[in-house]
Amino acid sequence: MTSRATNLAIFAIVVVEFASGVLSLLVGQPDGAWLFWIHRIGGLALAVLILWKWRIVLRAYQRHGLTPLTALAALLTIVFVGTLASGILWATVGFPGLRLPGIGGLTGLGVHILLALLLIPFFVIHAAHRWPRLLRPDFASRRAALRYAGLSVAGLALWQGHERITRAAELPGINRRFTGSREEGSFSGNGYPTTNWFTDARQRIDPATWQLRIHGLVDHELELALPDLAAMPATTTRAILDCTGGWFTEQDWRGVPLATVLAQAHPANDARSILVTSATGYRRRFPLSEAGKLLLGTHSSGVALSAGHGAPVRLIAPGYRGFEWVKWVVEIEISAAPAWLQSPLPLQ
Ligand SMILES: Nc1nc2c(c(=O)[nH]1)N[C@H]1C(S)=C(S)[C@@H](COP(=O)(O)O)O[C@H]1N2
Ligand SMILES: [Mo]
Repeated sequence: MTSRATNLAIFAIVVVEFASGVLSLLVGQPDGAWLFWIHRIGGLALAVLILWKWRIVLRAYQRHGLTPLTALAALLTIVFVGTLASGILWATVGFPGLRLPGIGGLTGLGVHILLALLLIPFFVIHAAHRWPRLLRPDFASRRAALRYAGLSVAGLALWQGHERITRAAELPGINRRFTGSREEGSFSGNGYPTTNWFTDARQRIDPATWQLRIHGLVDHELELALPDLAAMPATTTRAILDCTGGWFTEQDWRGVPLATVLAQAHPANDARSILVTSATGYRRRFPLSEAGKLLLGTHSSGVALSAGHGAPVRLIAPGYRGFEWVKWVVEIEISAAPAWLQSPLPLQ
């Protein structure tokens, strides 16, 4: 492979890796598993490309020596290799996490995501500086097609080989869901990690003064206290909370279906979405049609939720990633806005 072909392939695959990595954070159902497959195949194809890239890097040093740009490239190399290595180690041995001031505990997957984010500025500057004039044969030729097919097959073979070896050797990496998350404290009540989105902080709410306000496009606005909610028929649902930080837990969640509460509030005909807001202002929007599936949860596997897990009431959102499971719920707004009208990942 020529230097030019190697560099362009690395660029293209890194873009695919960023896109599939970010999009994968939104996938909570197995029918989206293919996005994770692409991410794994692409990552291992990048590992293969190192076989060609290291010669290019070495030649650049011999020619230019240490300049600001080669120093930047050296940093890029370190972060790039770290990102790749942390992803592979997470899948193999569940690479130990880190505790960072200001960020808190990170799993190996958290380290992988953090390094990937750190990579962005280096990658953009490096690619902009070295950007070649693109020619048609670079991407639309038999050779290019063969090159990308070969890289895909190599990535696929390495991925499958890796899976088989980790399974045969019973390495800790096998204990992962299709999302890459590892199981923690299933059916243990409150015995699974408490996590907050990096923008939010833990709350402790007095259950005696807690109130839930239901308003917006409804015929009857409601103000519910805890005994009001407790008087409504609750159901229990077995579901997985899967945090994008790299762990998941399965519990029998108990709560009142949102549909039951909304039946008392009577949403208007043009109502389309439900905005669920926490005492902290953290909020997520859902389609109104999901109201039967979403629970105002109070218990996990027979135990009342702890403060860290969102007491007195958190949202149970089966099939959605963890960041949608709003804790410390105090407000529900029914609105005509479509459910997709929100940042795909929380910003508040
Ligand atoms: N109000 C609020 N709800 C929240 C969060 C948050 O930061 N604030 N974090 C979310 C994330 S990222 C996850 S994974 C789950 C974690 O729930 P747990 O702490 O009970 O494990 O809560 C979600 N609900
Ligand atoms: Mo999370």
